[in-house]
Amino acid sequence: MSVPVTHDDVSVRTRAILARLGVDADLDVPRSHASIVARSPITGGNLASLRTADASDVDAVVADAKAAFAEWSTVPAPVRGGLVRELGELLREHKDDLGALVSIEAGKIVSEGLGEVQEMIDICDFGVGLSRQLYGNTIATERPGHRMMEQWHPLGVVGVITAFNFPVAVWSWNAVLALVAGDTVVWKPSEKTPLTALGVQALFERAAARAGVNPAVAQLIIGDRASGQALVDDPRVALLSATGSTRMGRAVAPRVAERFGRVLLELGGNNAAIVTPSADLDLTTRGIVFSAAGTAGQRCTTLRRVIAHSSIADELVDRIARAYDTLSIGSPLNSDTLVGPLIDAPAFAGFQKAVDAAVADGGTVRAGGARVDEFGEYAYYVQPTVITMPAQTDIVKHETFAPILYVLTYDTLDEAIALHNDVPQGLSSSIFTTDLREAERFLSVAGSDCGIANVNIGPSGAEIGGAFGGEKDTGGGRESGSDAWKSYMRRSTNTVNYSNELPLAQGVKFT
Ligand code: UN1
Repeated sequence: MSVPVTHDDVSVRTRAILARLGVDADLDVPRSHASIVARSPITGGNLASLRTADASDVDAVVADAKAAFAEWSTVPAPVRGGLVRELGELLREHKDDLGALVSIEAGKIVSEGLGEVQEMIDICDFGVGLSRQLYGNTIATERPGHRMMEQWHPLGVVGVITAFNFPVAVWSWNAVLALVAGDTVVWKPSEKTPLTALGVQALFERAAARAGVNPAVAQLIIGDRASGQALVDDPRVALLSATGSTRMGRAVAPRVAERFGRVLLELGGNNAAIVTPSADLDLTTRGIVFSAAGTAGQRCTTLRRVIAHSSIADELVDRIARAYDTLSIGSPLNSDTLVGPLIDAPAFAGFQKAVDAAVADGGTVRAGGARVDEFGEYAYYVQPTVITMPAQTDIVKHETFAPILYVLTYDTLDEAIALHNDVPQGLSSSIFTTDLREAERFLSVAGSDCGIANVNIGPSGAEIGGAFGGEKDTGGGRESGSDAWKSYMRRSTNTVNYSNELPLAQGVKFT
């Protein structure tokens, strides 16, 4: 166990970081229904009290973003890339501070806080290159003397709603692509992580000043549910990109669809690893432990289910349980900690409920299962938990945002793939095998039904270069790399007649 840190230490450090990042918001507004209280899950103590945006604030911010779009959308894309380059430079300079703030507010261990900022830097680099590669196709036409092509134009205002668990990187995947695409951005972060959002916004505004760009191209709303709702319903918001629970996505999607807006949804996951008899169990155990216990089980890509061949399941569970015994649980600010706290009391209640439900369903707790309570009444640290299950019951099909790993067994690969896909979510997945046929089968159409499918690595920790997102209840959106930028632009198909004739398509005659 690592040494607990005091709330005063955390508080003083937070204020110093915010000052260095250039945050000038009032951090001590009087506490009332109109304030959002920032807290640290490390101790459960409060860090700041911030003014909550009201409906007229949201209206004004969206109006500014819409007005800024008129100019920003006409700036050449490679010049837009210059803004993203400045942002990337500032993130490099302030990586340690922003990473520490992520640790303080989201509870991530030091290297994961830094890793999240690294994702931001990486997507900035990607965005700079992308700003010269917003390619459209030239298409063969059926008419002589004609040329057909497509262009990608900026879309408009992009609303970005983010979750507590990736409080800074998810904004950057969206904002960087949107800005390069010529869109403007309005960000509504989780109420649980307002300070990291203020830190990012302060750096963004500095980047805009350095690049000589109107800072209204990317704005922030510190608000509650009502602010998110206002973005969802605002017809000026052309694309609403929302990361969070499936429940949230189910509420958001029809409302945006009703006004013919676009959505990009990145919702829950229930990610599994199939472990076959040929798997390298050393590597597999390491892959499983990072994916399942890392970030205290609070990634949407966290490994939640292992589907192990019955011939190796016992040995695998023993290895995982032994590895779990060695994981140091404690303050994420201590560099030797591997497992930090859950975000808050409801997250802990969810953990307890899931462990109880799994046991009631016939599960056996093979590691963990309990709270670690020496960090104070309001800090919710739990032991990473492994539960062997007799079947894939309802609780296993449900995403509980906590470090609980359910283990199921199988005898044939068909059975394993059927179990794998028999959950509502479809984000990330993996197979551990050294058998080429099994690996390829898992990656094929007859294998994993997820947006991400990996071989011999766990489901979490995706790089920014690939498209990120998943199917079914995960919402279908793709963010970050590959051609995810297309979601942030509108396609215009253009046909040009450079002849003196007017031949009609499909051979139609009209004379
Ligand atoms: C999330 O948990 O919302 O693949 C995003 C990963 C990270 C992103 C997770 N790059 O685990």
